[in-house]
Amino acid sequence: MTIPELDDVHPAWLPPEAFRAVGSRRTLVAGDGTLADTVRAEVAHACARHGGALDGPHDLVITLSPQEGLGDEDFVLSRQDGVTTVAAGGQAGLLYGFFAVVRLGEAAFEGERAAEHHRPALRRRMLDHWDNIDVHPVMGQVERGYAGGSIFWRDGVPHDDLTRVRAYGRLLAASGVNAVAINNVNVHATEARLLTDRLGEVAAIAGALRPYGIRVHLSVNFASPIALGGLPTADPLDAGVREWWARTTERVYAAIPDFGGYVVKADSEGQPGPFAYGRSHADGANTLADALAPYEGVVHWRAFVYDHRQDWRDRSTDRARAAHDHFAPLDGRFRDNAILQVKYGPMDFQVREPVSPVIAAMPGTRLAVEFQVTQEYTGQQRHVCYLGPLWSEVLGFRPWGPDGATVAGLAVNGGLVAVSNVGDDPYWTGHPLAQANLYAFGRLAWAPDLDPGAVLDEWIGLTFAATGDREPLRRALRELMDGSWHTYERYTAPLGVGFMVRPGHHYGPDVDGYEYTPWGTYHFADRDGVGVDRTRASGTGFTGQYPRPWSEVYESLADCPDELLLFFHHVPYEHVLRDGTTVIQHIYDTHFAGAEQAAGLREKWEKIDGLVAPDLHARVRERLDEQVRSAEEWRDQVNTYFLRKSGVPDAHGRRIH
Ligand code: BDP
Repeated sequence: MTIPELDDVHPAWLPPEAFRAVGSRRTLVAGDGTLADTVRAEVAHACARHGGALDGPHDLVITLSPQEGLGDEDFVLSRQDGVTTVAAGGQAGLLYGFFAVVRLGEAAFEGERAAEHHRPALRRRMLDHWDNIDVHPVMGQVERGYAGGSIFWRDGVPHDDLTRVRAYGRLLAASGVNAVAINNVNVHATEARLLTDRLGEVAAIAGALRPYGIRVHLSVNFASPIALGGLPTADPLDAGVREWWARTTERVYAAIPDFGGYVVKADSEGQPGPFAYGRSHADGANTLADALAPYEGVVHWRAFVYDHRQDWRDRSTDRARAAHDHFAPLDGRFRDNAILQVKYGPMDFQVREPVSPVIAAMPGTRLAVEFQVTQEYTGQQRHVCYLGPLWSEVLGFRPWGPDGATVAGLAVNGGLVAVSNVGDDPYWTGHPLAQANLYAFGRLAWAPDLDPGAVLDEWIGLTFAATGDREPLRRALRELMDGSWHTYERYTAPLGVGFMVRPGHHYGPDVDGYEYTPWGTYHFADRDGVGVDRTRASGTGFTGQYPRPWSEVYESLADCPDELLLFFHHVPYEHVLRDGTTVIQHIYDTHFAGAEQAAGLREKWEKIDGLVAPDLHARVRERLDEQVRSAEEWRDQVNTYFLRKSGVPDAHGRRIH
C-alpha cells in the first residue's frame, strides 16, 4: 500500500495540509499488523511532506496498549510532558486515534491533556452503495447516484486501477466508517453473481479497503439458490436451500476471511423474498444468518417492506404502517447475527418524517438505522442540503419521552447505515459541498451526540486546510450550509407531507405526481384541506404504532408538532398553526421564503470567490444556479396548486399565478 498515489485523487477532507501538525513532528508508531502498517505509512508520508520524522525523541506516540475495557477500535488520547499519546485497544484504535490527532491539528500538541477515552457509540458504521456493474436502462449505473458512475465498476467490469477505492477507504476511515456494502440492494442478474463466479471482484475490492479497517458486505438476491444454484426453490426452510447458502458462504469466506456479511432487500419493490413460500422474514433472515454465523458474519435484513401495488382509494393500507405491521410481531425471532435495517422514517427518506416506530418496537432484535447520504429526495446533489442536523435529530429522538432511550442508543448493537453519495465524479459527490454529508455521517455514527454544526466546522477546517485565514471561509460556509436542510424543506413539500416529487427520477416538483398511483405516497389535497389522517380515531391508526408519549402527541391535533402536521392529520386550509398563521398561508410563506433563501445561498457563495479553488468555486456556482431555478419552480408549482385547490389568496398579495 502506498499513500502518495492517493494524492492524485481529489483529497476531499484529507488534503496534504490537513496533516501538517502531525507531519511536522517526530512520531513513534508501535504495533504490528495491517492497520499499524497503514498508520506508519500515513505518518511517514506526512513527515516526508512536512519535515517530521519517525525516529528520535517523540512528540507523538501512537501505540497499541490492549487493556481491560478498551475495545479494538478504542483509544485513549492524552498529553503529558510535551508528548501526545494515542494508546489503542487494538489495531483499529491506532487508525482512529491517528485520524483524531489529524483532526485536532496543532491543538493536539498544546498544553496538557487529561486522558480521554474515545470509543465508537455504534459498533457497525456502514455505507451502502447502490452500484450496479452494468448500466441499468432506467437507473443508470448507480441507482439514485448523482456523482457519475461507480467507483468499483465501469463498462461491466471492475476498474483495473483501484486507487480511487483505496482513497475512498482512507476518507471513510478518517470519518469513522468501518463497513461498506458494495452493490445495489436491488440485485440484478449480473450483480447477483458477485456471490459466486464473480467473487474475485469482491475480494479485490475488499483488498483495497482492508488497509483502512473497512469490511466489505454484499447485497444478495434472495432467490439466488434458484438463479445461481439451479435449485427448484429458494424456500428458506428447505434443507437444500439452507445447505446452498452454507456452502456458498463458506466459499465467500475462503476468498475473503474478513468478509462482513450480506444485505438483503426482500419482498420489496419487486425483489424476491420469503413470502413466496409462505415464510416469514425471520425465517428468511435466519437462514442467511445461520450460513454466516460460523464466520461471525452478519446479515442486514431490510425492513423496507411494503405493497407498492396498492389501491390509492383504499385508505386502510397505509404505507407508513407497513414495516411495523410486518416486523414488530417478529421481535425476538431473529438470530443474534441478523440485523434488522430500518429506514429512519416510516416512508422513504423524505426531507421530514417522524422517526420510524419500528425502532422502538423491537427490543429483542438487533437494529440498524438507515439514512440516505445520497440526496435522492433532498436535491440530488444539485442543491446544497447539509443533512447533519436531520440525522442528529433522528439519533437524539427518544421514543419513550425525555427519560427513555435515544434512537442512537437503540441502534448500539446493530449500527448506523447510509446509502453512499459517491461516484467516479472528480469531486466524489457531484456537488463538492455534498462531501460534508458523507463526512458528517461517519462522525455522527461514531459519536451521535456531536453537534452537527461543530462537525461542519471540522469538515471545513480539514477540507480547506490550505486556506491561510480560514475564519472568513468558515463563517461563510457555516452560514450557507448549516441551515440548508431547513431551506430545502421550506420550498419543497410542506409540513411533513412528503412526496411531491416527479415520479421515477424524483427530482423537482410534481404535486400530484404520485397521488393516483399505487405507491402509497399520498397527500389527499382537495378543495377543503390537505394531509393524511393517520390517527386511531378516524384514520389509518398509524399513531398507535408509537409508544407513549408520542402515540398521544401525534394523535392529538393540538399537540402534534407543526412540522409533521400533514404527516399525521388531514386538516382544513384554515387550520391555525402555533405561530398563528393558517396552513395555507404557511405554505405560501415558506415557499416564498425558501426560494428567497436559495437565492441568498448563491449570493453568499459569490462572496467566497477567491477563498477556495477556482474550479471548485465554479462547480458550486453552477449547481447553485440550478438550485435557485429549481426552488422557484417548486415555489410556483406548490403555491399555484394550493391556490387553485383552496381558492384562498395570499394574505400578502404576492403574485402566485
Ligand atoms: C427508494 C429508492 C429506490 C430504492 C429504495 C430502497 O427510490 O431506488 O431501491 O428506496 O431503499 O427510496 O430499496
